[in-house]
Amino acid sequence: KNLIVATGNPGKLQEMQEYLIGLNWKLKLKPPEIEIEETGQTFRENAILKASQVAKGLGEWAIADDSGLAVAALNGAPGLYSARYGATDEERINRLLRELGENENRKAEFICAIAIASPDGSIALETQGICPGEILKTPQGSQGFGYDPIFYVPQHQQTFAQMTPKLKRDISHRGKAFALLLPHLKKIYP
Ligand code: ITT
Repeated sequence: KNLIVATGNPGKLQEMQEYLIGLNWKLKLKPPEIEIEETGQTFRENAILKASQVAKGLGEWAIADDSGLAVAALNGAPGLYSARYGATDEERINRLLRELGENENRKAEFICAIAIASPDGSIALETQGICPGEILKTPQGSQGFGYDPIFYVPQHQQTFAQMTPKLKRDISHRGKAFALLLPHLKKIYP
């Protein structure tokens, strides 16, 4: 069976494909002309919106990820607007660092909601994962994507961008969401 990976973000796509490797699903990319407006009020709603519209539009199973970084001292910003916080990863990081300034509360968490929709657009599976961490004052590391260079995980004394891709996949918000999801996905199509 085909499974459309409904994302336009290359960093995310890479990670999602890694989690799905080894399953019997045949992974397909979302055609770039299908764009979905993220009008939801939560990560969950946006993940459902993306999976459902892509699945229905193509008549295939689809998986979508809606994620973001919530910074405590910024009342949860950039949150749902993580992708729209600037035009490039560098601009997004610089804006966040500027807004956080010298604030001593550096606590943050990455959140990832995943939804899988069946070909008629109905939601078959949904899950969420959260990874707590801290925002550094200067970027460190060059792996990964997005806000990875400023997201520090105290337990591993590294930013997401300093970790091996495997370690990030194991401990990240996306990793936790996929760990919950994969057993159910295997049940739908072993
Ligand atoms: P799609 O909607 O097409 O999947 P997007 O980039 O617009 O791509 P989101 O709306 O879910 O996706 O935005 C998530 C943003 O949060 C993403 O652009 C990154 O800036 C950030 N983000 C999410 N997961 C991340 C991770 O693992 N590492 C770094 N940044 C991440």
